[in-house]
Amino acid sequence: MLESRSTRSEREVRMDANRSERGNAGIAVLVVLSLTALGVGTAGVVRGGARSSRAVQAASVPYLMAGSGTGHVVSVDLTANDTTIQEIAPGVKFNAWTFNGTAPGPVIRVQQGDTVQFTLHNASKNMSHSIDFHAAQTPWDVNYQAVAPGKVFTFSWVARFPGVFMYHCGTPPVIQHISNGMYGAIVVEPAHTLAPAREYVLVQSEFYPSAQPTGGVYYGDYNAMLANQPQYIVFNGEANQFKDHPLVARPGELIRLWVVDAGPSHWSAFHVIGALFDSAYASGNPANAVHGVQTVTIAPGDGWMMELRIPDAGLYPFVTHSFADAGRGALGIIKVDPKAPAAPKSYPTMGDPMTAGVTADTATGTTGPSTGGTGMAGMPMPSPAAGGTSSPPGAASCMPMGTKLEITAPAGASTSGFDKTCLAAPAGLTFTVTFKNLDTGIPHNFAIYSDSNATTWLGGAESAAKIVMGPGSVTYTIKGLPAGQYFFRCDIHPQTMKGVFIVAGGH
Ligand SMILES: [Cu+2]
Repeated sequence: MLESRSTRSEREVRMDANRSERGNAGIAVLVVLSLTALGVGTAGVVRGGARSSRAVQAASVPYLMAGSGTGHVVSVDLTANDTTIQEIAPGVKFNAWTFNGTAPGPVIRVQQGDTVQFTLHNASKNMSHSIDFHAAQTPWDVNYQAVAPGKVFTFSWVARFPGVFMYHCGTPPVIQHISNGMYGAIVVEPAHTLAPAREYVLVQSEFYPSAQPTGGVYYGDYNAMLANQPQYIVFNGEANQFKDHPLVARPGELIRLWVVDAGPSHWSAFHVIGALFDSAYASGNPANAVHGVQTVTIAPGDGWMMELRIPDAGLYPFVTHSFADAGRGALGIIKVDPKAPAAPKSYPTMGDPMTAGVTADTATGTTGPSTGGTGMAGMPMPSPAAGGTSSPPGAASCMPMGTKLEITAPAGASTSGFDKTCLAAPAGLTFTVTFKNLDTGIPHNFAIYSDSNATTWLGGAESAAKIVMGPGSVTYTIKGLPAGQYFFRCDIHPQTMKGVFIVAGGH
């Protein structure tokens, strides 16, 4: 913090107190890019034995799965557009070119060995766009070519290499398409199980807005791009957003960061002030481990995965140690706090941008359940590390997500539970839950909590005293929640009347 406290762009940022909803939505989108199909990080101290066994394991992990993979097929859809207005710094509205309406685009998460059935919709009115997956082995002259405005293009590829990779539009001039926002991260989860951890995806990139806005909106300055003079360098699309809204973790918890430098031109010297990385993995491939690392050099177009445990509570800024760039907005904070909410038990959550619309293509068959969370229409999957006990009961009933939810306690609910064991709402949007108690003569209620221990009440009935005697009903209005996996229950019958509450996406 000290190093960058007096930089110019931070002062500018602080002067502007107005944060638009657009910008904050973008944050919610990607902050919770915490994502894995694995469970919550196990709180505890670093165990030397555990770490060395991990290193041994890494050395024996194959770096790729050759051939046609597992045969498991997932669909990934991206829509290209060039009219997205995104707040790239507080008060700075920028005309971004995007995949699925955000820069960076959604985090895509698949399993090693998956066949990715990819579709690009070019929704532009007047510009060609294309795709380039750094995770894929596929001919550039066939599949990475320009897709004309209004056209749809499909191809498939096998995710043979595990890790974290950039994807981007490769239409010339590439520097312009990337500078304006057409990039994102794809995580290919390794075939072997990663240790449970609290996970975040961070994408560093540059923005080159024009000197003056047009109609209140800044447009990309091509000459500034060519001159390599960005005004902002950011994580996940907005300058300093994680300084204002820190990432969180608990002391000693395993933290896993998947970091991509989308560039287009500046390298990231990724560093966490006050911490070291236990392990860092080039391209995020478990076979590529190095240990005890202070700063990870991430080239434009590259990605790394880092694992660390921070023993002591406190604030730990993460930066690019190229401090001119940190001063332009590439600075955030990890807040280590024993009272931090538990990490989500499974990732990704339905509709979360990280899934990029990844859905299982059942028509082409699968080879069994994916452990990665992309096996069932982007639904949360059981955590293998938790022995499946964190599997959302009845997760399939989570569809659809909405802002007008209904849940019913039927007759006999005290033993049989609610009519649903999973509900879902979009991140950041106020929603209502209409709770109907059809259980004549029996009191029930409905409340949402941070976790299954009901640690923090988040909405619905404020207490067990707030009951609805059957028959009766009530509608709760609940303020938008950050993306994540929560818990709901009847306070009076918490053992039997309970379920998973998913908050995700928001668009
Ligand atoms: Cu493009």
